[in-house]
Amino acid sequence: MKIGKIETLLNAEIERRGALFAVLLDPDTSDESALIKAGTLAAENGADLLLVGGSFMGNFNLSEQIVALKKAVHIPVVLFPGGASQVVPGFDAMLFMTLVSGRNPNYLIDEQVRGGVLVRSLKMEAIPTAYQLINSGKSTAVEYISATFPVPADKPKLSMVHSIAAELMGMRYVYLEAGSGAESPVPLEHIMYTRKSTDLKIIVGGGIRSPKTAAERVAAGAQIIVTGTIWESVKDPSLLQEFASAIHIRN
Ligand code: 1GP
Repeated sequence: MKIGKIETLLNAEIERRGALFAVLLDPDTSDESALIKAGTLAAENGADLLLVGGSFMGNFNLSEQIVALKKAVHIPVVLFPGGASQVVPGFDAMLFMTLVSGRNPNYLIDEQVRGGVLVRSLKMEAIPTAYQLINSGKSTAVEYISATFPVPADKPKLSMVHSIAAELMGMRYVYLEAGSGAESPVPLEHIMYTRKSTDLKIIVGGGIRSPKTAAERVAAGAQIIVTGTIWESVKDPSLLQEFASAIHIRN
């Protein structure tokens, strides 16, 4: 599958800046103005892209909200779906994900078959992405919902072999995920092993609460850092800017 416009842009920006700063917005909101406010605040203070998605969703207005959000910001708005039911019009692109660290066929092929046909009929750009859950100390929502075991935190070679398989299967991005609100972020070794053994673009998220934690992950090889939970309680433009400058190793 050809590389689309948004993936080309992200790859070029990764090349230019070293790594990118992504802010994850909760899609499950009835408050459109809160979604737009959070997205605008992030975009104006250094975020390079917005991700929207979660493990589950009961929001029938997401599509309209995304159209409104896109009018307000000039950075890519990318769907990060928890399943096929979240594929709705309006996004610039989506992470077309396979939960490769698990052994649940529902997240290895079923959701992809259901969602794929929607993606094609919407002509939505899809970025083929391997999704790996890494154990973060306590059980996370995505672990519970997906009914899969995460990769043990002290077994970085295990995530590496999944990344290698994903690359050989044609995926271009890998998302190393500790889980939303994770106690501990993805350990550095997991990032380093995937960096050493593949050319996949590496997204890292889950439990990243400080610019220092983000910078360490960039130094280990992460190319997109995702933060979500922290912005539910902190609405501080200067902290967003600190994250952005810790992540952008080149200007
Ligand atoms: C969750 O990786 C993302 O899927 C972001 O995690 O909410 O812990 O920042 P946080």
